[in-house]
Amino acid sequence: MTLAATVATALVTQPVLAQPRHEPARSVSNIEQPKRSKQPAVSSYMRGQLIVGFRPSATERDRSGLLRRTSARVIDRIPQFGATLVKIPPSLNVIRAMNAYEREPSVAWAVPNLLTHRDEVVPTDPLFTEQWGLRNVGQSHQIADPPPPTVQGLSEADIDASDAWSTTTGSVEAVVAIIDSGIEATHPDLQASLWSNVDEIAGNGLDDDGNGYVDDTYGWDFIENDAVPQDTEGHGTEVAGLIAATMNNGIDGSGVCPGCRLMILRAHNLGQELNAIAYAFENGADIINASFASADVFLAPEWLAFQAAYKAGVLSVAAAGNEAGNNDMAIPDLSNTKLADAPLFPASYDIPGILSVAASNDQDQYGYRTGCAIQLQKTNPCFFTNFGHDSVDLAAPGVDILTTSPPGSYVVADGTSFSAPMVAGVAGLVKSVHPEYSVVQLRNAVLNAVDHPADLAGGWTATMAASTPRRRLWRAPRRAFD
Ligand SMILES: [Ca+2]
Ligand SMILES: [Ca+2]
Ligand SMILES: [Ca+2]
Ligand SMILES: [Ca+2]
Repeated sequence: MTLAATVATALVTQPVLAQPRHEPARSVSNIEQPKRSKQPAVSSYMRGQLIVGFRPSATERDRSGLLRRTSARVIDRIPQFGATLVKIPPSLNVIRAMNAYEREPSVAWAVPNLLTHRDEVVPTDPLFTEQWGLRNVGQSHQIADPPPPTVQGLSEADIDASDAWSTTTGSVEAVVAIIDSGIEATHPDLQASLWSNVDEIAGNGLDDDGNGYVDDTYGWDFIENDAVPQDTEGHGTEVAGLIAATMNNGIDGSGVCPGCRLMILRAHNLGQELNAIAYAFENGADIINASFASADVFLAPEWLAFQAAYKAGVLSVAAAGNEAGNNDMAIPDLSNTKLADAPLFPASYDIPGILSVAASNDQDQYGYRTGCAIQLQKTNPCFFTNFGHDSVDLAAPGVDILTTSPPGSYVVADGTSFSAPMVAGVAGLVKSVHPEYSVVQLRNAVLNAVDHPADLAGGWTATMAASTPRRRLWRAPRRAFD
C-alpha cells in the first residue's frame, strides 16, 4: 500500500460515473439545430449573458453589427462548438434577448448561460443535515464532546454521498458483513437493511441451507452461538447505521449505501472473529467492515483469515485505530513481557484486500476531538486518529459523526470505527453498480476517487510523529475488541 493518507472527499463520483456524462464533442457542422425547449426557470441562468451560435454564413460585419445594436460584447469564444458568450446589458430580459437573437438571420441559435447543477440526491431524513460527512455545505452540526454544542464545517469537506446517490443508493445484492458487537435489529432506521439468508427458514430449529448454522437469517452471534446477534454495547449498531440506515423514511439520517444489505456477525475475541470472517465469505458477503483492533502485533491466523477473504472475493475495510499512532512504526517491547506496541492490526496487514481508514474531520483535517481542541485552543492533545504513509490507505469522516444507536435513537461520536463504515458504504455503492468488480478493482475504484487536501497529504503525519507523545493519547470509548 503506497498511497499517502488521503481523505475520502468525492470518494464515489469517479467509480460510479463509469459512463461519460456528455456525448463526445462533435464538429460544428454536425451539430443539429437545438430544439426549442420551454423557457428555463428565472433563477437558473447567469443574468446578462447569452451563448450565441452564429451561422457559418455570417460575416464578421453581421456579427459585430448585431452586437453593437444590442449593446453586447463578447466575453468568451468556444470555437470547438461555434459558440460565443456575449454580455448583454443587465437591464435586458435574458429570455427576450434570446428570442430576439434567434430571429436574426445571422444567428443559428441562442441560449441563456444556464447554471449547471450538481446531480445530487439530498435525503429528506430529519437529521441528515447533521451528517456533514455525507454532505458538507458548511452547516452547523452537533459535536461528540461539547461544549460548544455545535460547530460549523468547511463546505465540501465530505464524501459527496449525495452526488453518488444520483447514480445509485445501493443494491440489495451488495452485502456488507459487519463483524462487531451485533445490532439492535428492531431499530426503525436499520431493520429494513438487514441481509436475508433466503435459503434459511427462520425459527424451525433446522439448518435449512446446510451452512452449519441453525436459523441464521441475517447473520450469527458467535459470542452466544445463536441466531440473534443482539447488540448490548451499541458499537455495532452505530457502525451499521453509517453503512445502510434507511433513506427518506422520516427517521434519523441515512447510511452511505442505504440500499445495501447488512450481514451481522457478533464477535468479541479472535476465535469468534475468525469464524465470522469465514461465515462472511462463505455466505455471500462482498465487503467486511472491521471497525475493531485486535492487537498491536501481527497475528498469523488473523492474517490468514483476511487473506482468505481477499482470495474469496471479499474486500475488507478496517479502522486504522484511535491512538494517534503511526501504523508504519513497529515498536517492539524490549522487556519481552508483552506484545509490541505498534502498528495496529487488522488495519495494517499488507493484504491487497484490506483498506485501512483514518479519521478526518469537517475541515478535511486528521481527526481530533473538536470540543477538546476548542477548549484547549490547540489540537495536538486532542488528536486521536492513527495514520501511516504506507499502512493507512485513506481517511474518511470520523469526527462528530451522527449515527444510529440502541434502542431506537441516534448518537454523535468520534472514532476511526466510524470512518471505516463510510468507506465500506462507498465500496457498497461501487459494488452495486459494478458487481463484476474484483476485490482489487473495487479497492482501486475507491482509492482513485479520493481527494488530496493539504492537511491529509502529509503535514500532520510528519510533525505528529516527530514532536508529540504519540500513542495512547486517547482511546475511543467503545471499541469492539478493547
Ligand atoms: Ca443455516
Ligand atoms: Ca432454519
Ligand atoms: Ca444472541
Ligand atoms: Ca433514515
